[in-house]
Amino acid sequence: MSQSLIQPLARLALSGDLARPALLSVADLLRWPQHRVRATFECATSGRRRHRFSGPLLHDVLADAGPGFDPERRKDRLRFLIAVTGTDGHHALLSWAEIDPDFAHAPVLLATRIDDTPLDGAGPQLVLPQDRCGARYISGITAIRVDGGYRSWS
Ligand SMILES: Nc1nc2c(c(=O)[nH]1)N[C@H]1C(S)=C(S)[C@@H](COP(=O)(O)O)O[C@H]1N2
Ligand SMILES: [Mo]
Repeated sequence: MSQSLIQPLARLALSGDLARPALLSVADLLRWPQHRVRATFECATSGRRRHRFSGPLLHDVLADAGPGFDPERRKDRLRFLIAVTGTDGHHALLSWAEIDPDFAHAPVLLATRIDDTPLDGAGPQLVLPQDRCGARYISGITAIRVDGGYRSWS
């Protein structure tokens, strides 16, 4: 019996300032163009790790969910945060500008596969080839929240 028949399918909730919030399985993430990357990162406790990942660009998936900014106004995007949470509560932030092609354009993936293992049961994993440390490679992602409500304190 294949693993997908005995393991429940993981789901990822996209929420926040989005016109089209969504609940996505790893199979749904195969609808976007899949990118492949070999990534190396360092873990403070287990040392250097190297993996092969494939999956859609986080930017492609979030852009299709309709983030609440005017796409013609680049400055409007700079206050948007992206909060990513894993099954175990591990939680980290990206800025929209980090993955936006008009700004840092980091090739961040929502991996559907790690090495030769599909992530249908475990849930997608964040892949940030620009990060030296592995701490933001969040596995088992259950929620991604886009938040455009950030304002300056001054
Ligand atoms: N959900 C979740 N993802 C996580 C972590 C975690 O504690 N929870 N730890 C991170 C850290 S600190 C590292 S170094 C990498 C380790 O990935 P590896 O087990 O594939 O080497 O996973 C990251 N992803
Ligand atoms: Mo780590």
